[in-house]
Amino acid sequence: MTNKLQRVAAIHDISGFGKCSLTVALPIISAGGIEVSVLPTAVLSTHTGGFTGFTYRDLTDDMQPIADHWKSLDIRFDAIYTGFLGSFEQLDLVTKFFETFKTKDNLILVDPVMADNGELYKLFSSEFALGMRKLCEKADMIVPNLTEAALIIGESYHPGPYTRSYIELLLKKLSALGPRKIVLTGVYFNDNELGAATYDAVSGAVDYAFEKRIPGYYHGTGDVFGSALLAAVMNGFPLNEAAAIAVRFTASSIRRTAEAGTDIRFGVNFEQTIPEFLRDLFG
Ligand code: PXL
Repeated sequence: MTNKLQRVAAIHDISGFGKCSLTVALPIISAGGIEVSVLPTAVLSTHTGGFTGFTYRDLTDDMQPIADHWKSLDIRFDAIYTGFLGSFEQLDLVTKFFETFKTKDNLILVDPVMADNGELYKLFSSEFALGMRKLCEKADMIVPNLTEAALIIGESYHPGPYTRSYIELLLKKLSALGPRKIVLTGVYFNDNELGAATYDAVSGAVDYAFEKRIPGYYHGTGDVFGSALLAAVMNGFPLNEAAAIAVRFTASSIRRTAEAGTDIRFGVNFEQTIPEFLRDLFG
């Protein structure tokens, strides 16, 4: 028996080399059996993490015409997934996109991509965090890392290891902004394990998913995680199980990349981890 094919609108940049944003979201969500329509916000030669001299073609002027064309065709989405956005104007256009395409039962997932390891990415000002916070207020689900979470609620960043009480306070403050489902990444209570915490404001459940920590900072893992999480949620997994699947997929992709000794800027080997991901999703 086949289920109805669901459709996601993925609103991210496309970085040609380096495996993040749309070059990750498109294959992973499609592998999860879900159709992906892409609204590219910019075209870059590489992502901005660790490369110099990258090209950056801004596509802000194309965003509204693309949305208008989709609306004229009466295209509907079961989920809207946003990631890296390059300007306040893009935040406004995405807010408008939500207003146009929100239905009573589709899912808006915002990954507030802007910072990691206590630092904003080079392209962003601290005011941008306020704009991203406003976008998060309109989401059903958000997937910040700990640095982004601190920026969104206007607190200072603390390096880990963390305590359960700190993580649970963060989850609740994030949810108080509006989203009912929070998935916080980069959580750890000791140096051996790393993973995610989930909070479902409707049930009040807080859960954790961890895997063995692999040393090193690998680029694009937030997008691998967010894409796998969305695919799992759309395949009917409860939030905590979806997060566990996404943590496992991300950790396994990182492990493969570390074993190969690949440059950490080049992204992770999620491609050869897809069979494992599909077994987790479909048995
Ligand atoms: O992975 C997040 C991301 C997406 N897009 C671009 C980036 C980054 C992170 O640095 O630079 C262009």
